[in-house]
Amino acid sequence: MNRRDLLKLFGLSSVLLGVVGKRPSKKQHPLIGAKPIVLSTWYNQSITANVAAWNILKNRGLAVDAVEAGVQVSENDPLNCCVGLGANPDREGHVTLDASIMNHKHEVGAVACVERIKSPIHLARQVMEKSPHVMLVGQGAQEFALQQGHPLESGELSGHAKAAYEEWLKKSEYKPIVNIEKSNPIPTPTQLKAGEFNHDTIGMLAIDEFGNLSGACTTSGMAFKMRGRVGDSPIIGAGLYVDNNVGAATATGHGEEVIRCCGSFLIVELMRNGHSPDQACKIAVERLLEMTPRNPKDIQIGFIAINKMGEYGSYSLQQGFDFGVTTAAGTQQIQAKFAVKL
Ligand code: SD4
Repeated sequence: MNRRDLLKLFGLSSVLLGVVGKRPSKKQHPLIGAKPIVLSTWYNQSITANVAAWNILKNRGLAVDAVEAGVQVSENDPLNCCVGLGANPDREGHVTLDASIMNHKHEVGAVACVERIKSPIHLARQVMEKSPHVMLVGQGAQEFALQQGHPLESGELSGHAKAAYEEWLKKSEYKPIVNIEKSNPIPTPTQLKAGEFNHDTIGMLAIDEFGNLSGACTTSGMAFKMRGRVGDSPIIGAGLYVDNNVGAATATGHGEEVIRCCGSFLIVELMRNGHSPDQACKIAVERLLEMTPRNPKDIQIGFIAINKMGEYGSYSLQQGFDFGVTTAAGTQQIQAKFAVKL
């Protein structure tokens, strides 16, 4: 048996080894293998969302509670372009929200195309825990929310979403913007040093102190989508998948493409078959590129994944996708490697 086989046997990631030609030292990757651990898509939102999740994890809280609380930070941010009721609307001017959650017991809950409910991730969790179903959509999801005590919000667009929608109406072209999650038209005190804004669509994965995995994903979907359009985020296996024996994955970007390749499920299956999180995300992006009828220049996909040992990884279609990883050592920004050089 050669060195690589031996390392695989002990569950170490061959791709991480391959990149630097030797086992990653703690110095190079201080957060790899740590537990508890939480990671989420788009670093500019990880800064606050991961902290909310971490505050639960560090006090011996459950991963499922951590990911719910974490992504709620983005849902509650009225300036977020891509998550929650402050986000961009569909082409008829309605904000419609999608969310999913999955715990370590293969329990799942999801809502899609839900309107005027502030926390779709909490509603998804209630679908998981308080309904006989795994997914509710539209009017029915809203009715369930009201039964569960959610207030019915006004349905008014936020100021920045109204401005973006009015601008969009001038041409009414559906051209999703690559890496829109990193931008926002309104300068705010939360603007980062690099000029980026603290606003994103969010998928989050966590391992708690007990070694259990959970994940959550919440979004307003693609801005100016057709009315009734649902993306990957609420679809278990596409935007999110968790297998407590193996690992978890979540996606951001153009959901149609992620659905086409069952992205998150595919990544977890690749990890089950021995691939590292980095490798699994890369293979999924390559598979997606083989399948998509669209010009890769017009789309962006970002995957993040973590295995049972706490090794994490990512890959994206285009440059620009990053994520944040938080452990007791703090939060680290990681740029994803990408497939398409433009
Ligand atoms: C969707 N995947 O609805 C979502 C959008 C997204 O970052 O993740 N944007 O297709």
